[in-house]
Amino acid sequence: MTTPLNELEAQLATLKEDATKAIAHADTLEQLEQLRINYLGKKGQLSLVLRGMGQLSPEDRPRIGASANEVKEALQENLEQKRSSLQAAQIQAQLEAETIDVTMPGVYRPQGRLHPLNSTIDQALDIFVGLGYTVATGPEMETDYYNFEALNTPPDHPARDMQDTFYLPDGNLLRTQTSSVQIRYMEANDPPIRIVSPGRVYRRDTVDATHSAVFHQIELLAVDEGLTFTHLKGTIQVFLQAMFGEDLPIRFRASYFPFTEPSAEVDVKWKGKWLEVMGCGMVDPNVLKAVGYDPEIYTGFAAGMGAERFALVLHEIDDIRRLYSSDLRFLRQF
Ligand code: 2NM
Repeated sequence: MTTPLNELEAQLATLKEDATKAIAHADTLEQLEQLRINYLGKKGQLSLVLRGMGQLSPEDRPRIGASANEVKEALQENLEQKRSSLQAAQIQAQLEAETIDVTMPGVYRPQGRLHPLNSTIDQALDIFVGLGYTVATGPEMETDYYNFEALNTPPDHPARDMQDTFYLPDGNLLRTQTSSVQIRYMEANDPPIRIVSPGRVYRRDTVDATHSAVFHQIELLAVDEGLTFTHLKGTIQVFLQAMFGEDLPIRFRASYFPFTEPSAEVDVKWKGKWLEVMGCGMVDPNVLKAVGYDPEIYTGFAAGMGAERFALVLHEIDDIRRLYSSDLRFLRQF
């Protein structure tokens, strides 16, 4: 005959068996958690069975209580074991999915490099910075004042000719030299001055292998008390030998620029031939006056060179237009 005690014992045994099977068959951690709630949760099946304890005699209650605890502990143990094995399987699957084949070829990343014109300019600037010069830059669109007038270039000078300069409709112009930057710098700073000004300049030249309407200059300016032509020659010699090589023969030829007096052109002997590489001179007192310096106290020297010229010579390039063509077959050589 079935007593309430037997009945409850049987229910507990069935519950334990069902739950054990279900736990064994769980495939995911989510399913497992659902089973825990179903069987062991507050409103779960075990709680449901225990509600039947009310029908038991007081002496039977502890027996069922003990059995229920045993079932609960056994199921908790099962759940815990299953949880760790599912977790291990999940981690294993993730590791396998994320495996990196270190023997696979890498993705090709094309590497850029400096344009030969830029590396030439950088090389020149590095030398001057090493000599204590500061790099100064300024606008490419200029006024007549900064490009010509402050540089002692009279209105009837050929450089001011419409044929040579790009004038803009508003009366401004595209700078023909970076000296305009140096005027601006001198206006804003007191001596002593040591600056080097690289930048793009514009001239209405006919384009050929050695000329371009847009090119780059590097200009040098030093202003101080007691600067002489000897300081200029020494500075230029140190620069050119750093650029071209230690035993480079150099010569200075008398020349003329509106903004320097005296003025000179500088040649270097390169592969057996004399090659003109820059112009230079002592800054004309009128230029110093224009920026408010007293030429009785200060003297200055200046020099200007075409960056393309240096790039062509140093890299043995035969045509200036190659520097502007963006032809990768050409550029990859440098
Ligand atoms: C040159 C040649 C000679 C020059 C002059 C100045 C300034 F601003 F001080 F007057 N800057 N650069 C200069 C002098 C430029 O280029 C061939």
